[in-house]
Amino acid sequence: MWSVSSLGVAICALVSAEQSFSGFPIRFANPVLVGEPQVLGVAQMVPVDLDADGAVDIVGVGSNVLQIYRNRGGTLRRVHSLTLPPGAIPFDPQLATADVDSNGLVDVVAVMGGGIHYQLFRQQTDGTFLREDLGIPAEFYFPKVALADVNADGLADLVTSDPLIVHLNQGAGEFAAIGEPVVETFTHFRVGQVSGTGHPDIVTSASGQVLVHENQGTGLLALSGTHSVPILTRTDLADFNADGIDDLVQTEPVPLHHVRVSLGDGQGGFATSDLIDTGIRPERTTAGDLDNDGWVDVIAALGDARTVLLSLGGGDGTFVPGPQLAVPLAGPGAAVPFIPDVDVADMDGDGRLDVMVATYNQGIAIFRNRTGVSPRFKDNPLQTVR
Ligand SMILES: [Ca+2]
Ligand SMILES: [Ca+2]
Ligand SMILES: [Ca+2]
Ligand SMILES: [Ca+2]
Repeated sequence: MWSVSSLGVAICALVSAEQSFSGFPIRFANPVLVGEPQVLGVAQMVPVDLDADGAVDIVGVGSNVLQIYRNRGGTLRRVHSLTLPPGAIPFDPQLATADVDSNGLVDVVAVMGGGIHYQLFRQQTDGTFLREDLGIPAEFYFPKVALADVNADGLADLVTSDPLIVHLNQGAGEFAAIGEPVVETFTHFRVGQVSGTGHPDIVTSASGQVLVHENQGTGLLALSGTHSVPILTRTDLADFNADGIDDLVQTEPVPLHHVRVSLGDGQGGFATSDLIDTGIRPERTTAGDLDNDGWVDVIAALGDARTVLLSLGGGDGTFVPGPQLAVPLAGPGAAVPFIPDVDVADMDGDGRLDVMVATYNQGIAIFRNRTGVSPRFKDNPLQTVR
């Protein structure tokens, strides 16, 4: 059933064609656009099932706006848009999601709005969100945040910077800092399993190096490894060879134009296994098994904000760089490329990971994964209402 939308005609036209690639096993429908095309729109997004109904929703954050898109039967609808006074707005808003108060509803922590503090948005039973300023100042250009259970008590804890500090969840989404702050210059961090201890560790990255802060099991950190990298990179973690240890995937911008993949050895060390040539500046990466062959693939949003490079993993840390999805940008402001965000999730529940791109000023483009589906087979596309 088509959604009632002024976009209806445009959506019909878009989904009539696919983006398929000669010699490549993966295929995607032309995307649908979700959200208002606007300046200062969504700069980062997280696909997450907010209300445990089995359908993946989207949380988006811009410089001073938080947007919630609910997925109802494959239709994404923006149900919540919370705008803070702009004031000083961070260059690179960050967000993380988890149920911090154990009420079965996913909450959101974001760095946005005037004052550059970490904001907790607690999801209420009616699906709205209540904002609470956590009073933790954030670094202006590259604020960072993660939510992860660092001490195995079943509660999502908070990691912030700069400096790097772990805040333990006291049980109801109240947080208390532990340990000595890690004073170190870095531009990004990620939480993952890199030391093989079974506890989530923290990996920081800066120009020239990646540092591993091993979690002692209590959330207290100890520096356990360093890995040299050529230039400023943005780091993500994923397990590309299925050994239970997270590996690095990093963007290397001008002048290298690489996505670098390095396999973790479980001791805090990494060895480069592949360099994916992206041609133009890679901005953001994510990872997921696009073709359901059991090996995690790499998805990179490129700096022109118009293309997404898909590279299929071979299970050994090497990749076959492949097709580029074309992001539809049109209308006023479309010619101004901005750092896009990219993520994957099965938005329509067909068992295939779909790709989504936050284009910043043109809303979120969702590419439905059609890999393995006969082109003759017609079924309803993912539909949207603004
Ligand atoms: Ca909650
Ligand atoms: Ca691995
Ligand atoms: Ca794969
Ligand atoms: Ca899907």
